[in-house]
Amino acid sequence: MLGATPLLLAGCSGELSALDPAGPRAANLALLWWVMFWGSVVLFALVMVLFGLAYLRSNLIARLTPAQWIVGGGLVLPVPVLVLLTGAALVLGEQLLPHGQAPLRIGVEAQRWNWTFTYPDGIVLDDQTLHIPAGQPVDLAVSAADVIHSFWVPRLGGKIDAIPGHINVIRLQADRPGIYWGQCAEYCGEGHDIMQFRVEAHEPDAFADILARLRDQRPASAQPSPLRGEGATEPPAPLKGANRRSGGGQ
Ligand SMILES: [Cu+2]
Repeated sequence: MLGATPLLLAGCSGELSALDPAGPRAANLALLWWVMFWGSVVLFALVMVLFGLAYLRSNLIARLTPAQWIVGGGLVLPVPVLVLLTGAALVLGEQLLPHGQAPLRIGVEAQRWNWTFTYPDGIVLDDQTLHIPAGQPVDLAVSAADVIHSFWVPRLGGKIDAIPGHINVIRLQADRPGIYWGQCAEYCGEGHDIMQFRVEAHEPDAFADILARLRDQRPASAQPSPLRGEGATEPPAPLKGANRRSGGGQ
């Protein structure tokens, strides 16, 4: 068990790891994951202690009546644990909701097997790259053109369904400039595993410059993004063995 610990912890980092947060919303989710994990560890340990006492026929266990077993095992033990875990989930989950309006709102449309991002002023990018300013919240209005997909940037926030004819809003935030990766998280066909996108977080001034340049280049879908290749990294591991598609879909 202890020997496997380094291997298990190695899975906590990486481009698509929700346990390696790079923003406050992702940090909330990572904290919730650890609260649930350690809550389940504590509950498991308590049950194992009771099991051990019963196995050893301890006097403490032998004195309990069936009614005391039912009340103790069915109420006293699980209720406080479940109340604590549910309370943590409600508080941390509520903080993920997009209260009010973020300074920037970007439209996201999923279509097998690509993502299209629409910025204010009608700038449309379909080169599988989402540009955002670092250090501030951004609202993504997510929809789909064909089937149900799911928009997910594990290191920046939660995931949300992309549903045809319906708009779901999710708020993301990156603490620092950098490149993060997003992935469709709802199986949508044979190209699902390669339905990835980059998120490039920039300093606010640099982001404003990019928007200005994109505005000058419209229609953007006919031209490459000015940042394409800047600080580029390869897509993360889950794409192993699949051919990367850069546009067009279907
Ligand atoms: Cu998919």
